[in-house]
Amino acid sequence: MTTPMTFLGLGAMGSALAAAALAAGRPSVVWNRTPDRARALGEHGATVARTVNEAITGGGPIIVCLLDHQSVHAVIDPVAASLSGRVLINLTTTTPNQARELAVWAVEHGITYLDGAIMAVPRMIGQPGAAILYSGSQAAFEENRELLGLWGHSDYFGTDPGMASLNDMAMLVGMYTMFAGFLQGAAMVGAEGVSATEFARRQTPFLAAMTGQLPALAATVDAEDYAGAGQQSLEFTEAALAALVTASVETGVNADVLRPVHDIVRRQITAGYGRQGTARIFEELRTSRNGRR
Ligand code: FVH
Repeated sequence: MTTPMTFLGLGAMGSALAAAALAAGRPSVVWNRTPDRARALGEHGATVARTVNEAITGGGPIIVCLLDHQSVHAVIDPVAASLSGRVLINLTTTTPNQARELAVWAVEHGITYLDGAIMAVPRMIGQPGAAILYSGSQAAFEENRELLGLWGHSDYFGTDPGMASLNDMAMLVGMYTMFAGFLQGAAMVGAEGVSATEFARRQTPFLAAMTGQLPALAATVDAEDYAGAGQQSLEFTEAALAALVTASVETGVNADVLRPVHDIVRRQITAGYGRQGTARIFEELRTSRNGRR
């Protein structure tokens, strides 16, 4: 008989994680602040605990998926003494330093800590395409690989507990700026009566094709070779961005999404790099790399 695991937090994501474990026949104890949210899982075989204390008696790993860092502390701080010797897998979205803080807190209480960052929406859990990034205790990662594999592809980023979150957040920067850019474009064509749906039909394959540029940009950044042949210069990009800002304003659409990019490019030109490649945006943004500036 497998030792029951515990799920603390049964929002959309916590419920999906617990449901996948139950579907694989893993005995699970579930708890949620608002008890109603546990009912469906109870009907699918989970043991519904009334308190966090009751939920953690099982002995298996404790999977936490709550709103944010504060809610994690609110739930686990009161039971810290009872968690000594246990494995805590925290899949709540936190910043890298919040993950590191939790890892230190865990060590202080004799708890083995594995941090996770979910790169999926709830309906993707257990389906192809779902991925979860992990960092922190390697032992906890290895010992629970089968469980983690029920949710999606697992990637381990090493013992620094902040690294899963750092990679998660770095990827989400790309996602949110892309969404914002798409919405600005939709507003521009929308000003002339084009629906966002029609615009999305054109934008989607274009953006997908543009992601093909990422490996070349990355190679330029890693080689710090901004003067190499074949690159789109900062001067060229500046002219393009100036036109985009003007076109946006002329259609009555706020260009606040694009302006900071334009400003960064202009600062690099002012610094004397106008003939160099646009990947120099990286140099304007970074604070340090490999201890260098
Ligand atoms: N849903 C998604 O698409 C994303 C994808 C990527 C990663 N996330 C992160 O997963 C965490 C949980 O997200 P969620 O979708 O399950 O969120 P909710 O459905 O809003 O559920 C929130 C749960 O947190 C409980 N909770 C909030 N505050 C407290 C508190 N102070 N004490 C105890 N529990 C708390 C809440 O309980 P209740 O409101 O039902 O009583 C829910 O169980 C999150 O970090 C995402 O960023 C999901």
